[in-house]
Amino acid sequence: MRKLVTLIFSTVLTLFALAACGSDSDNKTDQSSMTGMSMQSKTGSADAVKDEIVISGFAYVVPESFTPGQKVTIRNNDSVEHSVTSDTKGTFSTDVEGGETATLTLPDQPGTYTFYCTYHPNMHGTLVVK
Ligand SMILES: [Cu+2]
Repeated sequence: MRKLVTLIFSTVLTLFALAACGSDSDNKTDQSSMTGMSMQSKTGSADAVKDEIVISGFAYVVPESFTPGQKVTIRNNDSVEHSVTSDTKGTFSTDVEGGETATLTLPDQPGTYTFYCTYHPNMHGTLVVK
């Protein structure tokens, strides 16, 4: 019995050592392929979701058009806070923390609205209400 336990123990140790070794090199390949995958899936999900404004890499991904008064989810995939703020002061402005979502209620008036980020004024986007 004791012999069996020793055998199992040493087998487990060997497997553990192998796994530890293996996962070291695996991790590197995993990470690089994960990065590639997550970048792909970001583009994919931005295309798939029609009523979300996605902020990713300090850029807005905006669906083609919205309906008047629509409540739009703003999804911030960056780690820093952004905002969706109308260029025309007071039309709309919503802040969204890094990694969070926020809801923006769009104007009732159809039109083309340009907006920017109050934290990064070089970020610009356009949304169409019709
Ligand atoms: Cu920003």
